Amino acid sequence: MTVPEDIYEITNPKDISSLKRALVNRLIYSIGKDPVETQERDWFFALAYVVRDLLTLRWMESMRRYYLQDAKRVYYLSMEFLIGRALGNSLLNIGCYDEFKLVLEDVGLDLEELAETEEEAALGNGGLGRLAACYLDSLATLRLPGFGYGIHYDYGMFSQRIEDGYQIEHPENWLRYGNPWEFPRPDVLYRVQFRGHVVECPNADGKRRYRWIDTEDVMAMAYDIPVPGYGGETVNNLRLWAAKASRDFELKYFNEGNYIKAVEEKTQSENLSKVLYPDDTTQMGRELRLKQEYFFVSASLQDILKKFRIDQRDFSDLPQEVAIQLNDTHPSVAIPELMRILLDEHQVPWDDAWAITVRTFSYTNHTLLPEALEVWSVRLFEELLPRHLQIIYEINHRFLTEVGERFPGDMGLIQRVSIIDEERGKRVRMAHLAIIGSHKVNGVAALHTRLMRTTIFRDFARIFPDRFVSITNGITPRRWLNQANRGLAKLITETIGPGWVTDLERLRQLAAMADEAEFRARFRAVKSANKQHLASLIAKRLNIGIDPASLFDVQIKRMHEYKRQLLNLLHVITRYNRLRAGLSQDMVPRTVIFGGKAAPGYHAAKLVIKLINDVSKVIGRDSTVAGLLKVVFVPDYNVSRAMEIMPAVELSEQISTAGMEASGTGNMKMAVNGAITIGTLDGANIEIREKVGEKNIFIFGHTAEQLDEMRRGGYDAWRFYYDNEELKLALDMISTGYFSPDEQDRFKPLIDSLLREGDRFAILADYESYIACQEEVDRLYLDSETWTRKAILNVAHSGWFSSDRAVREYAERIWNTPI
Ligand code: HBZ
Repeated sequence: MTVPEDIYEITNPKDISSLKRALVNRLIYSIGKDPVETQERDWFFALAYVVRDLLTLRWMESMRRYYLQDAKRVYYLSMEFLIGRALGNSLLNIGCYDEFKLVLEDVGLDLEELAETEEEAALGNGGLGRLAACYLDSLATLRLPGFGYGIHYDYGMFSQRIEDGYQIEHPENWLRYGNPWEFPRPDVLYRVQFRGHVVECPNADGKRRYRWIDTEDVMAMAYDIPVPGYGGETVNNLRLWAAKASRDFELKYFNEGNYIKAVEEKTQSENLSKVLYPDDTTQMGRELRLKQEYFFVSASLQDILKKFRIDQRDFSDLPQEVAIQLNDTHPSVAIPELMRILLDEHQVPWDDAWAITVRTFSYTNHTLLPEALEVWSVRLFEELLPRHLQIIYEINHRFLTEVGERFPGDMGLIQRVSIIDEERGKRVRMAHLAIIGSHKVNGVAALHTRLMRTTIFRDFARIFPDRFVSITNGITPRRWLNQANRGLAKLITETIGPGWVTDLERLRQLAAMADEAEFRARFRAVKSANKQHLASLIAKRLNIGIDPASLFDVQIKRMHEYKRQLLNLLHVITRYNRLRAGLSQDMVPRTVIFGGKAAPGYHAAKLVIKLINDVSKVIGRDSTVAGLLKVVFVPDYNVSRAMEIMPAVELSEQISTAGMEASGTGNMKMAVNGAITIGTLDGANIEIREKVGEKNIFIFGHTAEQLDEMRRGGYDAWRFYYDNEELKLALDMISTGYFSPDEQDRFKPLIDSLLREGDRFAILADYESYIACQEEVDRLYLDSETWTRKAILNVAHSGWFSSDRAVREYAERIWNTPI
C-alpha cells in the first residue's frame, strides 16, 4: 500500500509548532494522560514516542534503500548491548535537540531533567557490551547495513548500592514502565529447539540424513530498537529476542488437564531471557547461559536466512550477501548451527556447507584471561544440543586430520588445538571452535593481538597465519564527546567547525591551538565548568563535598584484580601518609574518584570496594588532610554515570597489569575529553601513547615481557615489601586494621593474595614506579599552562580512536563491505 506523505504527522522536524502538536497528541492518545495532570515520566514517554516516530520514517527509508541496493548485510551477534539512555543521543543524531528543547520550554519543562527519567538499557557488563553499542552507532553513521542481534533481557545489569561500604546488588527492572523505543514484533516468532535426540534416516539417494526430534521448544519473539546514525539519514535496527513459551509445550499439559503444570512450564521457558549474567571475567558453566546463547543464535540465524530469501537463492551466495561477526565466543554455537541448517535442512554437502560457514563468520576475541575463556562440558552440550555436538565432533575430526597431515607426528599439537579438551573431563573449547569456523579472528588492540598470536592461540596462528588480524577498538564521538561534553563540543566546533563529529581525525587541527594562551584559557574554563558540574552532582547525590579546584584523578571501570584498583589505593594511602608526615609542599590537592561494579560472586573485587570506602572514611574524617586529599566511590557506575564523569576527568587511571587488559575503551573516552592518562604499557594505552606522544602521557610499570621474565625467574613478593618502607607501611596499615578498626583482619585476603599467594597481578612490582609517576603528575599539575597544553594535545590526537575508524577497518578487512 502507498500512503501519501502529506498525511504524516510531522513533515518538517524543524517546525516547532508541529513538534509541539505531535508531543501533546502523543501524551493524550498514546499515554492517555490529560496534559493538566501529568508526571514528568508521562512527558518523557510522549517525547520519546515523537522522536521514535521521526526515526521510524528514516528507518523504513534505510531498509528500502538497502533492499534496492541489494547491499551486503553485516550482522553483529552479541550477548550484550550496553546502550544506555537513548533520548539525548537520538535528538542530537537527528539534529533536533534545540528544537525539542524549545518545545519543552514552552510547556514549562527542561529537556535535560526529563532525559534523566529515562531508564538505562544496561544490557551488558562493561567494555564488550559498550563496544557493541558504539559499533551500532558507527554502522548507522557510516550508512552501512549493519544490524545487531541480542537478547531482550527483562533484567539487565544489577544496580549497585553501597551499604556500610559494601556492594549490594539490586535487580533493575528497566522495563517496569515499558520501553518507548522498541517495537514488539509478535509476528516475528521463531521456534528454538532444545534437548531431544538425533535420528539417522537414509535418504532416497542413499545418503545419510540426520533429524533432530522430540525436542523441547521455546519461541523467540523479536523486539526492534531503531539505531539512528548521525545526521539522521540512516536508521538501522537492533533486534533483541525474548523467550516465549511454545504452544506445543503448554498444550501437552493442558490436554492432560494439568493447568498448573502448564503455566509453570511456561514461566520456566520464559526464564531464558529473564536476566543478564553479571559476570565479565569468569566463565560460569551454567546450563541457563548455554541455553541463552543458543536461543538467540538460533533465532538470529533463522531471521538472517529468511531475509537472505533462501527459497530464491543459492546458499553458495551467502558469504557475498552476509557477514556475521561473533562478539566473543558467546554466540559461537552459530557455527555448528549454520552447519546444521545447511546439512540437515537443506542437504548441502559437507564441504560446501563448511566453506560457506567459514567465509560467513568472523570472531572477535576480548580477553586472554584463561578463566574467561568459554568451555562447556560435553555432557551438557550433548543433553541440550545433541546434533550440534555431533557436528562439532565432525568439524574437529576433519580439522585434526588436516592438521595431522600438515604437521605429521606432532601429537602435542593435535591435543592442544582440538576443540575437545580431553584432560579435564571432556569439554568443548568454544574459542577453538570460533577460530576454526571463522575466516578472520581479531584482537582488539595491537598488543592484545600480538599476545593472542604468540601465547594462547600460538598453534592456531601457525596453522592459519592469515586468519589473525588486529583491529583496535574505538568509541563513538557522538555519545562520548558531542553528547557527554557539550561544553568542549561547542569549543571545538567554534574552533574547527562541526565536521569532527563524523570525522574525528579533524581534531588534529586543535594541535596548533595548544600553543595559544587564549585557547588554553577557554579549554581550561570548559574543564573547570565540567568539574564543578560533577562536584555539584556528587554533593547532591552522595552528600559529599569535593573541591572543584583539586586534581580529579579517576578510575572508573569494572572492579577486577587485573585492573588494579588496589594499586591506585596503595598510592592513595601512601599519599595520605606523606601528607600526615607534613610533606605537603610537593603535592597538589587531589580528589580520587572510583566507580565500578564487581561480579556478585567475586569476593576479592567486592572486598576492594569495601576497602576503598573504608579508606575514604578514614581520610574524610582526618582534618589534617582536609582540602588536600579526598576519596570518593561513586555507586552504580553505568553509561549515564560515565557520561557525567568523563568530561570532568583530568587524570585517567589505566593501570592494569601489562598484558591483561585486552584494549580498554574508557582510556579513549577520557583522552578525547581532555584527560591525561597515567597507565601501563597495556592494551590500547600503547596506541594512545603512540598517537598523543610520549611526552603527553604518564607511563609506568613493567612491560608484559618484563613481567613474563620476572615470573620465570621466580616472583618474590616479600622482596618488594621489605625493600620499600612506604609500601610496607601501606600494606601493614591495611592488614592491621587501620582502616577497619571494627574488624582488624577484614582485608587479610587482599594482603594474602599479594604477599602469600604470589601477587598474580604484579601490584607490588609496579608500586614503586607508579608512585614515582604520580609524583611527576603533581609536578606537572602545578604548571597549569603546560598541563593544559598536554590535555589539548590528547584531544587533538585521539581522533583515531573513533569507532568510525574501527568499523571501517572491519568493513574493509573482515566483512568485505568497503565504504
Ligand atoms: O572488552 C573487555 C576487555 O576487558 C576490554 O579490555 C576491552 O576494551 C573490551 C572491548 O573489547 N571485555 C569485556 O568487557 N568482557 C565482558 O564484558 C564479558 C562479559 C561476559 C563474559 C565474559 C566477558 O562471559
